Amino acid sequence: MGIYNNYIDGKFISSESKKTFPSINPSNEKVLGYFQESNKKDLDNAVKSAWKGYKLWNNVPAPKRGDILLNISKLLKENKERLSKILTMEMGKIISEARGDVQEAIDVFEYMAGEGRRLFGITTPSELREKFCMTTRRSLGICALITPWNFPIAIPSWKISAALICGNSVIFKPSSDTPLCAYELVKIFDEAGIPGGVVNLITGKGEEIGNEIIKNKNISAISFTGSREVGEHILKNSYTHRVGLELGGKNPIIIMDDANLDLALDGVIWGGFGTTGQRCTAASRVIIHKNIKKEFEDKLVKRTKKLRLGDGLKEGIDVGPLIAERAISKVDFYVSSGKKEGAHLLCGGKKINKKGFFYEPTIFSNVKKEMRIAQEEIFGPVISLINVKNLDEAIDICNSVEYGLSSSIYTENIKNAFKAIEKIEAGITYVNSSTIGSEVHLPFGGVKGTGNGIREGGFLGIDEFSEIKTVYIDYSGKLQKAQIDLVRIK
Ligand code: UN1
Repeated sequence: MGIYNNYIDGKFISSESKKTFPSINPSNEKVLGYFQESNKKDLDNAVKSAWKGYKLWNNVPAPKRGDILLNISKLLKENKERLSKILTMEMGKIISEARGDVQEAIDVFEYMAGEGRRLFGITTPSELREKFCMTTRRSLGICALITPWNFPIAIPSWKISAALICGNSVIFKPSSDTPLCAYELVKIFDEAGIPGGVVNLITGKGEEIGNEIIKNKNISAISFTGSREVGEHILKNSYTHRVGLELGGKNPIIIMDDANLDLALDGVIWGGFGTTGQRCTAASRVIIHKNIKKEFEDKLVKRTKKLRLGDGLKEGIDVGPLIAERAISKVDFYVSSGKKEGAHLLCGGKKINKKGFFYEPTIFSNVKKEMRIAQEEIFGPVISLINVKNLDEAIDICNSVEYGLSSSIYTENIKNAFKAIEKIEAGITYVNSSTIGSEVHLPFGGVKGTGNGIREGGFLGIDEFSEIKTVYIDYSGKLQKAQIDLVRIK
């Protein structure tokens, strides 16, 4: 079984701790490899290396940085099938979805490569004559990126591509559930010509290495995607104030009585059970107009019972395993909580008794908005169905949770669609499509407890990793005082 190293200063090296941890295939519980259990010393080395990398990289013209990002995109494309298989083996999502995960990385590196020739600032007129006003972007320094296991290639790529194009260096701390994907990604960076020190990979426990990251005074920015508890801990305790957070979701789909029900059905199955419900954008609440409740529930249960669970590498599988045993316990906890609070279990509700962390796709009906299954993020294959009499009530229910990432409405009525767009408290609203499926050239992020206002991806993605400088150039040759020297028209 292979032992995989950290990547510091352009070299693959082992941890000072001399300890490793395994990464496990959630479909069969077999060990895929052993990874470095890094400690403070490793982080200090990574910071030293990242500082050296920063000095070099920040001096490379942005379009040239873009050339290397484009190389990364090309290499990812060449390695797409190989990486997708590794991703399925390590994270569990079915192979077609794993290909999507890798494709998202290919796309975002290509997009951010182009950003090297934009990185726009603004110019705007001055209130005084012979004075010029503009903004430019500056890099931040060393960015620590702490990334989740559910999109183990795509999410690190959103963050790394944006951090790099802005001229920063990176310390990449991936989830301990998917270190192999991280390692393979970094190997591609190395091959693509990223200079030593610019990207550094350290694997290890969040409680240890993550806590060292947040205390470190040389790290200028932290970007984290993961659970709300950890996000709040980082926000409260980190030395740098520049923290970007993408936390959970409790994403609703509204289905109106004028909706195309078959289309909505596809959207609910995909949003609720795609990636085994392990997406921040998963559709975990389905808010159904009472007139179509019975018809929709029947169709949904019939379709759900046909879903095939299994190893995502095999043909014909619809739903892969959960990430780990702890995820089974969490889903089980919410299933019992739903039953106790009086929701009606329509199907599923059990783990599968075989090797691997498989759980039946589960649906509860007659869910009330205050129940825990309607309020808290489960991150598993559980859908809560809630009935409403009209759109206003549906929107109230959408907004009754602490999260606000994604949302969706199925309706053939344009008035309903626009009302939902206006009133739903969320960073993303889809019309006649599920809660998942963001594209890399558009901003991704949420409101309320989902984060702290940042957006990743797209043209706003670079804001997280750059600082704006405002520049005034006075070429009048005299002292001109803004707000005091009022320019006379004649
Ligand atoms: C996540 O849910 O954690 O829109 C990220 C989507 C993907 C990204 C999801 N493009 O579902």
